[in-house]
Amino acid sequence: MSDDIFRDAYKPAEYNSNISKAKVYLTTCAINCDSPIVLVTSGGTTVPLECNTVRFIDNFSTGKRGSASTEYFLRRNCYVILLHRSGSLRPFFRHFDANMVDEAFSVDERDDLVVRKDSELGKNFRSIYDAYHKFRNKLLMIEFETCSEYLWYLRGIANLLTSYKSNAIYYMAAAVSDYYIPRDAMSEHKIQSSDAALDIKLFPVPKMLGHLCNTWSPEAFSVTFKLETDSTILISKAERSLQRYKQNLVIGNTLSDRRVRVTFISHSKDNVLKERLCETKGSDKSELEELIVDELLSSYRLWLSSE
Ligand code: 9Z3
Repeated sequence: MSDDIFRDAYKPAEYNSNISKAKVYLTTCAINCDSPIVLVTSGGTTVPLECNTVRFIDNFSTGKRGSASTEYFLRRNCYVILLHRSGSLRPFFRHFDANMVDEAFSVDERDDLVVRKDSELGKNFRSIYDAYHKFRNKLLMIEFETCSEYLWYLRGIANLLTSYKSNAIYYMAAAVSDYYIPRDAMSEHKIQSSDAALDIKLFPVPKMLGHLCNTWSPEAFSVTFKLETDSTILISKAERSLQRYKQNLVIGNTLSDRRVRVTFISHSKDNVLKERLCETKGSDKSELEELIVDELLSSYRLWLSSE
């Protein structure tokens, strides 16, 4: 079962060209660099109910964690491959919304569209635009839609990153489905409606974290996120994940307060469980992702120096 998801039937249509882009990106931009190369995963995965997909199961993830973190990794001098759900929030562009059209721009006497320097939104737009241009060559974005596409790309990129050894960081913020429908059990065409209840059987998605941390890219620094809705089980579930997959760090969060607080959970060298709360303070304007990235990079440097 565990390799079924890597049957050709599930391979993303753009797989070969995207993996080639990743190769070129790594050889032209990031080769021989001293800065870390971070694979950030972001957004939710869909689970199609039909081969010719009309309906699918989805989840809540917006891609904010992954896209905001990407900006801070870039600002801290890292290279980033962002593996993200199509249509989820994207770094830099996430700041733009419809309000900007009226408040940030105006038309000058030559009929050119110009940024309004007298508006806060105009100034914001300009600084985001400048940051995007400054960092965009250090960023490669690859899109997925379904859970199987996500896993194909994860394995393909890990294959490339493995030679970067401890210079590679995995930052797994995507909300990956735990269940899917194998190709053989999926309806070929749109499921026809009827008056009867619809029974759908979902199968567990093969766990790939063990492969990632222990086989595909064993020398990298691996950070996974653990999401729960019941805060009383968060730490024990994170600890179980650490024992099972041996990643370097688990960042735990609960659905309701995931924008303001996370907990860093790891094992010390002598296997003692360590927990550190990371949260934004009420009046503090910084985004939680900035705090997460800074805390993570200092754990990473400590780990590197003890290697
Ligand atoms: C997370 O826990 C992320 O922090 C969120 C971010 C998905 C909550 P948004 O995209 O939300 O900013 O709206 N990601 C990992 C969730 C997950 O599926 N983890 C697996 C689990 O909990 C382990 S890899 O079992």
